[in-house]
Amino acid sequence: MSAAAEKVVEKVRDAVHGGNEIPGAPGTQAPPVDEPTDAREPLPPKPDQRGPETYSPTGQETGIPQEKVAQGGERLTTAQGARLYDTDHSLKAGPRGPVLIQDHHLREKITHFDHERIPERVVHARGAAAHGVFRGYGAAAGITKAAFLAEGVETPVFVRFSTVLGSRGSADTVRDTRGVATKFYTGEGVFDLVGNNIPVFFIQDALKFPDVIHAGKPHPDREIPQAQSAHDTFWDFVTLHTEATHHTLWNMSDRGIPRSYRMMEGFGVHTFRLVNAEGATTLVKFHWKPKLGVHSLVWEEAQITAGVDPDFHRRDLADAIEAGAFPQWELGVQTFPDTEEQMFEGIDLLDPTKIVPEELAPVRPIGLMTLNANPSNYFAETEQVAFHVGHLVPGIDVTDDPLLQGRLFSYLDTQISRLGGPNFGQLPINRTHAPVNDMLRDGMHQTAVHTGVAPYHPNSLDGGCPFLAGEETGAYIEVPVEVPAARKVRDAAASFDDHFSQPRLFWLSMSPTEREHIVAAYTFELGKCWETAIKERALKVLANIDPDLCAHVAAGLGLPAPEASLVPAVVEPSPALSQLGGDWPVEGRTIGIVTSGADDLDGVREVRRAVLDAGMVPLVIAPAGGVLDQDGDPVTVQRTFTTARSTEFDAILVAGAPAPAEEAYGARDAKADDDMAVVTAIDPRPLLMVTEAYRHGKAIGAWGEGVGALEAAGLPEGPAGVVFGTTASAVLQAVTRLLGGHRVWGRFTPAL
Ligand code: HDD
Repeated sequence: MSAAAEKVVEKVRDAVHGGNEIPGAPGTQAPPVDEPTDAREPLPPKPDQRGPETYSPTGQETGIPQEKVAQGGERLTTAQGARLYDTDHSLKAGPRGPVLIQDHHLREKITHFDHERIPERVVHARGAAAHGVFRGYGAAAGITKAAFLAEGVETPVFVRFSTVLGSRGSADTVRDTRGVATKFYTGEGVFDLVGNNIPVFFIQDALKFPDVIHAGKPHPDREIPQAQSAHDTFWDFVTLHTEATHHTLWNMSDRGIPRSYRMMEGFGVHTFRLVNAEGATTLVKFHWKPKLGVHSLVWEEAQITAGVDPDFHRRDLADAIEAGAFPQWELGVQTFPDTEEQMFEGIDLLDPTKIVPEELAPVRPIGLMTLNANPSNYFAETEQVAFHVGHLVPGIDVTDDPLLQGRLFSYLDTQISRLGGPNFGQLPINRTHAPVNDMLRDGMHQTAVHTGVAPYHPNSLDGGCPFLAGEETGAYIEVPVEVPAARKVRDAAASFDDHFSQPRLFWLSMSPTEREHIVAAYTFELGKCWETAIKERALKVLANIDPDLCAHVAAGLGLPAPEASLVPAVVEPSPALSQLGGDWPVEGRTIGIVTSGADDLDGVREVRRAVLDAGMVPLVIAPAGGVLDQDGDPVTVQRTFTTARSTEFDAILVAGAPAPAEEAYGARDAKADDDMAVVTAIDPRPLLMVTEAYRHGKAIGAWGEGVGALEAAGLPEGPAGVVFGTTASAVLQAVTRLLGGHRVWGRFTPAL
């Protein structure tokens, strides 16, 4: 290196590391000028280094924690604290006169209201969140120095779950990918793990992200369909960019319609690089494994729920937490040696459209997350939380995955328009729990009152503070990986061209029932496309995954099945990808108990108690609301035949169901009455409930009068998962056993 070049390198090194402050860093030299090295006197902490303030910036103690200032006192005031005597009438010239412009309260109230909305997220707009705690097992201590992963360390977390395509007000149960974004408030700074419930992504390069999202969002002319991928532009994109085939196949599988946020896996998707205290590195993929297992809705259930309860997942999460059924996930890692080529068993670790099957690299649990508190305010917390894949802590670093690299730019950028400026990190939900001592100043919505005169480094005026940290003092130091010499190109590695071997692996790993669901999903979504050319192109893509899949979808679309254009890859199925099989905890499951109100109330009480004792949620369904009270021991009714729909329940127990009430249907002519009597002996609403539940593979049980009701519904004992018993508790026991498998899978007879 020439002397001039050496000088430049030295200057850069000094600027980055602040002279010799990284002990042992090669070639570090004393700074060229006489910089202060010790604080003359400790500076007081700046206001943005603490949690929400309890005093006003003038130093006046208010005694009220800042976050509680809104509605914290007894009297209504203006934003400036002046007490108000009326908030319903504008100030007018007489009771019937014109409104006076001097009415500050009117202007302040309306102006604030006019600005209550902020732009929704450009993707993942619809979400629900919860607070919780993460406890490290210490199992990752050998591969990362991240302090929050050490044994027994507890770290507060905030998790936001979301759908990708829909607007803020869209339905929860649409077919879509789900976001799983976790903010760890560690002692070393915030770590955000911003993942999805699907371990691969649509595209391999962030440059295509606006394109895939434009294709998935509603059509720009009519702005329809909302929160759907079943339309031309989506299928046009994913069939022209066949790298999307793998992710799309997961979307069309049951993973696209989760039963609950509590029953989803989460994936960091990209490969990350961990570094331990000795500087040794390991490549990893992060996984969240739900304690309740991974479960899904069936498609008809998802569609009905989108209409009858669009907030289904949001409600489910909040209700479970409020009831004390705290959802839990284990964080796990798949580990791979950090080799130069960054491949594992022939799989490119930098390609975000590829998984590494768990059979090849097992997921090792490294900690447990428990969500135990609902947000107090949706806007302040769930809406304003700002995640960023670049929020990292020492011990965790990124890789050169081109999708991840683009994300590192996007997440910071988007918050500036969404949250109105660069100070979103000061919002209570985004504040780190580590001390902050930055040199960022001013900007929109600055809430810190910085002291000191020298927000630059080095300085000699603010006692030299802030000083830089080094390795020993907890600095975040990027792993100094070698970047091989290369030409600048707009290109990708040849391994990125393999778009079909892993979709085939996924398809072959599915059980027959899951395959049938996939066929039905493709047939539905492509059936919603207008352009035949898009359907035909989609069939060509499916033929390259599997001819059987292609043939079944083609039959459903009424189109000829094309031949595959590629030789099918020889792949080993991964049983870990199937959701079927297994026996899971039933905590938090919802059991509907149907009663006519006149039948075995003792049994209803008994079964209600037993459901609660098993950690599940009993909901009593009766013809009308209120309290059932035949003998002084009341039973509260949570749902009526009008408000209940089968989709809300994981299983249904029937104590009895009455004949239809005359008044429920209004006046009918005699002929209609006769017809009704012939069709059914019981009220058609519980009848619909049990037949629908049956179709959706749910366990159904009955005792006493309920047996007759089920028989009237055409569900005599015998078909899989229909249980009759003499006592309520015996029936519940049998139904609970079935619930452990999520659904009565034997009821489905797949043709595949
Ligand atoms: Fe993204 C939000 C997950 C690729 C750009 N993304 C967002 C959220 C999740 C993900 C869960 C919601 C966070 C929240 O709840 O606030 N995104 C992913 C995953 C990806 C991914 C798992 C691929 C592996 N994203 C991706 C790319 C880009 C973005 C390639 C851009 C180049 N994502 C954004 C964004 C969002 C976002 C525009 C919208 C709101 C936000 O960031 O805060 O910046």
